This record gives sequence, C-alpha cells and structure tokens, in this order.
Amino acid sequence: MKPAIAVYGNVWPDEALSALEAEFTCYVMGRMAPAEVAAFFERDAAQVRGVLTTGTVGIDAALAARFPALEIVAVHGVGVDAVDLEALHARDIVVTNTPDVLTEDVADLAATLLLAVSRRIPMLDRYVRAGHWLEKRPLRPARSLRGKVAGIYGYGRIGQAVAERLRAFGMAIRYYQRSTGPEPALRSDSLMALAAESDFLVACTPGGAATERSVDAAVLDALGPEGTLVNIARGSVVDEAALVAALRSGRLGAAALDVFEDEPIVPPALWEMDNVVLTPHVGSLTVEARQTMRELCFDNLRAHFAGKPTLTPVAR
Ligand code: 8YV
Repeated sequence: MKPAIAVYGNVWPDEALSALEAEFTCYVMGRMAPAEVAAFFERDAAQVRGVLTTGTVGIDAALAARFPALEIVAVHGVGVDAVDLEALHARDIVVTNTPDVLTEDVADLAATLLLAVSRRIPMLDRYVRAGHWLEKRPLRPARSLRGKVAGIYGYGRIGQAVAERLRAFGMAIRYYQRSTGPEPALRSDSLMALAAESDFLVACTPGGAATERSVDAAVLDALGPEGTLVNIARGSVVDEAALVAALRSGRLGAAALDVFEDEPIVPPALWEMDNVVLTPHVGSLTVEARQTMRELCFDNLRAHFAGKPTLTPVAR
C-alpha cells in the first residue's frame, strides 16, 4: 500500500504532485474546501504517515496531534522556525529541511536588495514611468557602496554567501552571531555593536525564539539615520513597529525587506516610503532552487519510507 501523506502550502506545481501520486496517496490540503478538510480529518488523517509542508506554513503541535500515525515531516525550506521541533521529536517524528540548495539564490536576493535600496531602483523606476525625467525633476545622488561596512547578522551558509557577493562591491564585512563563526576577527561583540559599526545591517539569521525581535528600536538607532536594514531572514527577527517608527522619524535611513512579521500583511506605512524596497518573501523563488528543494523533499520522503536514513534531517 502506498504511504499516505498530507501536503500543505502552495509551492507544489500540479505536475510535481501528479508524479508524487504514483508513489504516495496525497491529500493536498490547499485543494480541499472547508467541508472536505473536516471530512479528511474524520476519515483519513489517522492513516497519514508523512506531511509535506513549507518553511513558512510549518506544522505546530496541535496540527501534528491530528496525525496519530505521523512518522516524517518534510519541510520545503531551510528555516524550521514554524515547525514545533520539540513536539515532533518527542514523538520520534523525523523532520527534514532543504539546506544548501537555496543558499546561492537567497544570497543573490540579499545582494540585489542591498543594491536596489542603496541605488533606489524602485523609486527611480517610478520616476521614469511617471514622466518626472521629462519634467527634469531633480534627483539626489545615492551613496556609493565601496568602502562601506556590511554587518551580517547570522554568519551561517547564507550569511557567508552574502558576504562573498558584497566583497565584490568593495564593501568591508563584519558579522555577529552567538557562536564565534569562521572569521573571528570580523565578529562584533554584540548585535548592537555590529549595528553601530555597519552602514548596512543584513539579517540572515534563523528565526525562532532566540532571535525574536532582536533587531529592536535600540539596534535600529545604533544603525542610525545613514544606515540601512536588509532582511532576508524572517520577519520575526525585526520589531516591525519599531522599524516603521524609526523610518518615519528618519532615525533609520532605509530598509529593504523580503520578510515580514505577519505575511502576507505588510504595514501600509511602508508602502508609501521611497526609501523602502519590498519583496514578497521570494529569496528561494527561482526555477532552479525550487526544483531542487522539491526534489530534496520528495527524496527525503522516499528514503524514509524505504527504511533508509533521510538525506537532510534536522538535528534533534
Ligand atoms: C521559502 C524559506 O519561502 O527556506 C526558507 O526557510 O523561507 C523559503 O525558502 C519557503 O520555505 C517556501 O517553502
């Protein structure tokens, strides 16, 4: 009998799910009307042995409890802050994620956002389209990147890949994370110190309780009126209300944000700001990264149900 799996999130193309259906009985939650979901939990959930979910949808303890036969949760994403690891591991449920395969594309987006916000690309694009160039409206020059300091908050795989790119623009790199990391001479003593030393603070750190709202009003003040925040990590890492207040009052110079506290809700105050660049959580949204992430999720499920070790388990 094919193992039954429940599929959450909207990142699964129909063709990929059709192929998966050859090997698994798939319950695609996003395709079900509310009444069908209720019937599924009454009738089928007890047979479900695997869950496919995304880094942002995740799975909490309450949902996991509705699957008494659950053996594996395969997460499409590197971040597992939306997954209740403690509850799942306590039940000996294997959790896998998709590290490495998205690093380069996420780092590309971080560098792109940093360039876009510093050279004010979205604002200039609006300027041209609105005919302001024809009107000869004055433009103020941007600041160059060469010689500026990029402070990387979270110097793991993605943080280091971001640093590699920014060095090519002549930027100096510093970082902060709790552990020493690979280049101790570049490590600041605290996040606050990093912000004070940096022109750009680039958040690449995992989300979760340890980093929740760690970029707070004091850190943003340390970054200062000439400083810029770039966030490609998790919205939870930044105190969003403090960020809006700092941008509004000019205590922070600019921000480029791919992630938000309550996605897909983006504070409307940010929509109006010319010194802010906004993208809808698209760090890994390339054809290549998504295909590899998907295959890795599927391969983790295949390995598990073949009685083999999974390829990329999340450490317990
Ligand atoms: C995805 C992510 O947007 O990897 C992560 O942690 O946030 C992103 O790659 C998300 O997980 C989509 O599945």
